[in-house]
Amino acid sequence: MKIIIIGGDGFVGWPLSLRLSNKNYKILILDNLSRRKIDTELKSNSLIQIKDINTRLSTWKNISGNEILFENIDVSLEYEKLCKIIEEFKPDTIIHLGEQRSAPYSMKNSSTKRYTVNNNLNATHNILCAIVDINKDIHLIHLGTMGVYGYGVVPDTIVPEGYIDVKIKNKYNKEINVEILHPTYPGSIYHMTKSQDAIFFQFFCKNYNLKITDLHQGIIWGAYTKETMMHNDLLNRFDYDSDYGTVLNRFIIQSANNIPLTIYGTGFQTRAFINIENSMDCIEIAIRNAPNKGDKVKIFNQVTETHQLIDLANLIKKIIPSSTIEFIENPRNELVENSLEVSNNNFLDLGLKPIYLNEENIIDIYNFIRKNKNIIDNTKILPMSFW
Ligand code: USQ
Repeated sequence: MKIIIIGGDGFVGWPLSLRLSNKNYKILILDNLSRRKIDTELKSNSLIQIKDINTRLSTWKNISGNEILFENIDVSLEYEKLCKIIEEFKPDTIIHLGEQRSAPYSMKNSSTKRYTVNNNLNATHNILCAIVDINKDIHLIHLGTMGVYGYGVVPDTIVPEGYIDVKIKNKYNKEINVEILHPTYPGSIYHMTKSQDAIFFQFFCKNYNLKITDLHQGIIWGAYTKETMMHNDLLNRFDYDSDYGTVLNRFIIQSANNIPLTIYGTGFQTRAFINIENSMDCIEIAIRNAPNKGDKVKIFNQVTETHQLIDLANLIKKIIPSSTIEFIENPRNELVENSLEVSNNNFLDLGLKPIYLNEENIIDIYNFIRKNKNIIDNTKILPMSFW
């Protein structure tokens, strides 16, 4: 099976490319290396030094015998080139990870807002148009986010997988049952683009009978996968700065550097989480379970558990007793406290084996990143984006 991975040089895309290539899928990465350029723009760095894309690819070929192809292209801007590539490669599946994925970055200023909207929405729309123009049988898998649902917006409910049943009164005052997309409550421009993506998918699916899977993923934790550990040249990036670092990975690196764990606000926010290996497992499952033509968009919640942030910080403190906690005025406009329960039955029913957060896993990440702790730039820890 041939797969195009758009955004295959990024935090999810790179380990995914390795995983799928290792399973003998023929992989073509499309990427404009924008994540590396944003590092330069923000003067930030990944805690794990990553190799340039050509070194990554040649090392992978040497050790696995499998070739991953690569094209440097901005799919949000270069439509003709995108079409030519798809026509020539003839993929069965396109996995779309080619979006600016940081909420804080998307909220910095009007320039980063506009970049996020232009990049994310045009990328998604261009890919959909190309599939319509070239081959409507291509299965499109998109990495969305839990943030489209808001977090526990309707108390005491379990967030369903994409759709809800509502009753609408018709003009004769009779209630009609209707299934609709779950309303969106995005908390940042970034999350708003993913909400808009869902509407693109609904429209293109209905109008052109495309086969589309949208994965609403929670916050990833973890530093490596089996494949990225096969050689130093294959290591994945590990972000710790306040724009791109995500909460649990940040807490662990803060602990390793004797920096207080930065809880924003009360710490009573609850979020959904998934381990990075499980993220790969889910996407593999989605590849094998494409919707049929004419089906509605398949929506999976790509999460395995939910946690309150304060509990995560306390867990780390329990495991690494030298850790300290600092409550910082919340730089984000978000609920002070929320509960969150999420359905993930679609993936469980298809065989996902969840990797849950536990002491052993945290110590494992801690030991892995500790070796690099000296390169951390302490000026990148506190929030740099406010809304
Ligand atoms: N937070 C802290 N301290 C920190 C960093 C964050 O308390 O040092 C809090 C934030 O205020 C927020 C929560 O932790 O309440 C999560 O923040 P985050 O930066 O870990 O995650 P978020 O901005 O929501 O975005 C990340 C990824 C994004 C993905 C999303 C999944 O960057 O690409 O879509 O997680 S989800 O959050 O489920 O929508």
